[in-house]
Amino acid sequence: MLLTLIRRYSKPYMPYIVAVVVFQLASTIAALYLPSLNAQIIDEGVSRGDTDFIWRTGSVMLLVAIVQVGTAIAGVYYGSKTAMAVGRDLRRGVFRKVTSFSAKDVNRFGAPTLITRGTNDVQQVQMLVLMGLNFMVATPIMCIGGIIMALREDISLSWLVWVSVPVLFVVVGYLVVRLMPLFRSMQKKIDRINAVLREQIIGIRVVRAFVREPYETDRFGVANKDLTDVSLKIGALFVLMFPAIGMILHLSTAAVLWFGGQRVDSGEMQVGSLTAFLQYLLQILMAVMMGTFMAMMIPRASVCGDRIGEVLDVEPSIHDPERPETPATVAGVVEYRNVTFAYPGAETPVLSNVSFTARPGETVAIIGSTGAGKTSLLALLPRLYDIAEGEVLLDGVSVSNLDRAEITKRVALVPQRPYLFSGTIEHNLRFGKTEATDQELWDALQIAQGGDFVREKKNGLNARIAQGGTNVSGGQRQRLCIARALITKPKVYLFDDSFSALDVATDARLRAALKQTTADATVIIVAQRISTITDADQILVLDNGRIVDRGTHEELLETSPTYQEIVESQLSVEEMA
Ligand code: M5T
Ligand code: MG
Repeated sequence: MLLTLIRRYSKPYMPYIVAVVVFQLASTIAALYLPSLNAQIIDEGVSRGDTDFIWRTGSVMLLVAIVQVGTAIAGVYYGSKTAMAVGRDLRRGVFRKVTSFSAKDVNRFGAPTLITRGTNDVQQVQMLVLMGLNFMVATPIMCIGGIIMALREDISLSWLVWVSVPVLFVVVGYLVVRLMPLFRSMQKKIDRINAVLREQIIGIRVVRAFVREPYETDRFGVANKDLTDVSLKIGALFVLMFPAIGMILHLSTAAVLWFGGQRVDSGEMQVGSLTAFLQYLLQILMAVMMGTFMAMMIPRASVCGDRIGEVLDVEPSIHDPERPETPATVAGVVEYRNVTFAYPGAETPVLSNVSFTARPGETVAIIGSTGAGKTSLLALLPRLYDIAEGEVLLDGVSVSNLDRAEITKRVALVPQRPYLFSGTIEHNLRFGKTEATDQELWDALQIAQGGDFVREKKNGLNARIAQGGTNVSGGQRQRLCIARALITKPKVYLFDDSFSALDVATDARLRAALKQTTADATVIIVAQRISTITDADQILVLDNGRIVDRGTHEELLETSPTYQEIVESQLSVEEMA
């Protein structure tokens, strides 16, 4: 999966990658050439006192060094550019995919892991691409080239290479193998801390209200200690890692000097060759170390690659039809025909055999106990879910045959849980219609009975809204959401319990104002309060996903025991008050 991902996403940057390979090749070869030039200067120039030779070879050496540095910089530059671009594209890919998800698809993963996959996981892959581009070419060439060059300098010291390289490999490899599972578990512990912290911050008021701080502190403490323990173990291994590598490097240096020194003494080897040999050995050991580090990243990145792949491979369960139909009229006629619907994975349907029609100018109200399926019923019109049986028709065309853009043009939903985005009031209101004029915004606010409180804010329309709209009251949030829906001037309004947080007087004023605006539109309204819906053209009484009774307020008062019960329960509450 990781490979497929990297291959697919790095394809557009092929020219960069070629550049990286060329630059790295050049810089590695130059780096391999330098010690041998150095040896020549010492052995042939310095020892013979040939100043000419020293100058000539010295300038060659300077040139090679400049080439080496220049190409190394260029290589890293293009390598980083490529890796960052691949990361950006991958993130964009995940983001685009997730925005195409239906509610069902999001629920399958859960929001937190989708966020991690789009950020942290992508970063791991990006890191591997970066390391890969920077070291993949250089490391093997440095290693093999270094061995060849070292042997050219002195073949009889070669056993030092054969001993020190495997020793370093084994030591670093051992530490890496021990580190791998720790890294994996550290990732999980970080996830855990995030989850606990997130929940506690969001639920801080509830924690306070129930005086659960000690319990929550303990819960965080456990997660924190877990992470600390793992980090300490990792730290302990790292503490070992650098001295161990250092020791191997220094022991190798000492061995080269010791054995090489004897050969220099006996005249079998020249001093320059000795220094060159030493430099080559260090280059080889560095390459081995880098290679092992890179190998360490692969398993981790590969887990991340799989997780990203899972998201990218999802075929969104709701997508636009291949040949969308266009309704002949833009009127806003809504018809549910024998609709049966069950949530994915649920055994029993939440809606069974629901049929009704709502025409422009009409108000259809839905009432029923909590969990009756009112919200689910509304969700089917904007096609948040697909239904199993029956049909939901908009202007005579089944919504599954309509482009979703076509649906949203006609239908505006005010959700039961009013949600606002971080930004300003204006930015939230323009959500459905970016080109709306300020006058349109104020008009909508006026109808939604939100004009006054927005005017009272210091910055008016530019007042800040916190993430989720938590810095305005529940009733204010509801009114802003209603205004947001009004601005799109839809043909069909869906109000899901949208007046629940308003006091009775505001509720009445709002409905009076709405009546004029929505005079020609279709209005479907879910309500708890009977007073909200007494003048509806049709009231559907929903119980356990079935429409048990329907009619006007007066008719239902006569005929529907369920409706009578609801009315009575609310009357007695009002009487008590
Ligand atoms: C009806 C289930 C829920 C309930 C039934 C929204 C939603 C609901 N359900 C799911 O399984 N997944 C979901 O995403 O469906 O729920 P509802 O339609 O939300 O009921 P309601 O709007 O009439 O209730 P309320 O409380 O808003 O008045 O069994 O478990
Ligand atoms: Mg509901």
